[in-house]
Amino acid sequence: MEHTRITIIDSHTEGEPTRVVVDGAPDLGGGSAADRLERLRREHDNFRSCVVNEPRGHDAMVGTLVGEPLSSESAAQLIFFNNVGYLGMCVHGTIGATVTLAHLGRLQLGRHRFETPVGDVAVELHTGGAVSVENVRSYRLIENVSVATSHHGTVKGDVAYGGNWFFLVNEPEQVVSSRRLTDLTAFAVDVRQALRRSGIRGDEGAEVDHVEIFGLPERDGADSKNFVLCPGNAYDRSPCGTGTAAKIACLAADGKLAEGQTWHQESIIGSQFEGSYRVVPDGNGVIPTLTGRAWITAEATLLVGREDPLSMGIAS
Ligand code: PYC
Repeated sequence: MEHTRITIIDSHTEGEPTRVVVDGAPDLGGGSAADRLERLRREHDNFRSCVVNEPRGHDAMVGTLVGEPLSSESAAQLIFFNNVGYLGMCVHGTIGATVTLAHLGRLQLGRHRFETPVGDVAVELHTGGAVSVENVRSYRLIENVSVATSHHGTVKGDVAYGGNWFFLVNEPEQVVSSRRLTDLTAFAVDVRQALRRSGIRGDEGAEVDHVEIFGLPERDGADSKNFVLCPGNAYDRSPCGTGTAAKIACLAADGKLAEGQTWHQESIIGSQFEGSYRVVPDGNGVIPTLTGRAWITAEATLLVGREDPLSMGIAS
């Protein structure tokens, strides 16, 4: 049987999986990461599904394409995708891609720049394997707005941007525990549907497609524990870097976290990102830096059989 081959390296960043495509991606031509993402979406969406969806992947898998950068000062372009579509930015995926490129001998310790569809980010690969990501500008757009959900009454929260759009739940308080994954998922899906119905959106009409819930930390030294619902209904096993960036933007706007102070965000599985921020000179938002660790879990070749009726994956 004839197969198309796609070479991948899998890793997890604080529990959340990243699958970097090393070889076998479609030719997306030149241009910015945003241009090339649009070409992938328009012309090769089945490639996305083939790489991350079952039977080769699963709902929590985030895929990453590494491409030629526009600027000679950047190490690469990164394009992120999941079980249902594309992400503007992905911090855990950037950490996973950094560790993967280092594993391949393509990146050394120190500071590097990546181009993403929503702007450039800088990474620092530290001795010992931790990676810090200086993210895109992050900010709160709407403070403490109420939405009427179908099954959980009125829910209040902030709409904020950290490279993706988040609704950060303020009320009602939830017990954030891995024993409550089913209930937390149902609550967050209900909230996201209510946001859609109410027409609450991010800038330029962007869908608020991630919902973030906070509770008491269990880990020593952590400031908060979160549950993050991703667009395709998987929950983030890591504390979600862009979600932590959105949280930090809200804390900064509320005067609850000073510039340079460290925020320790525990994830639903007990892993952690550390984050801090610097203010943007024009005062509009903050530049958060998030630090976490990734581990390589597999080097593999995906085989895509020409006669396999599910060769392009099972759509989520
Ligand atoms: O770490 O930014 C992140 C992320 C976004 C979606 C899943 N992880």
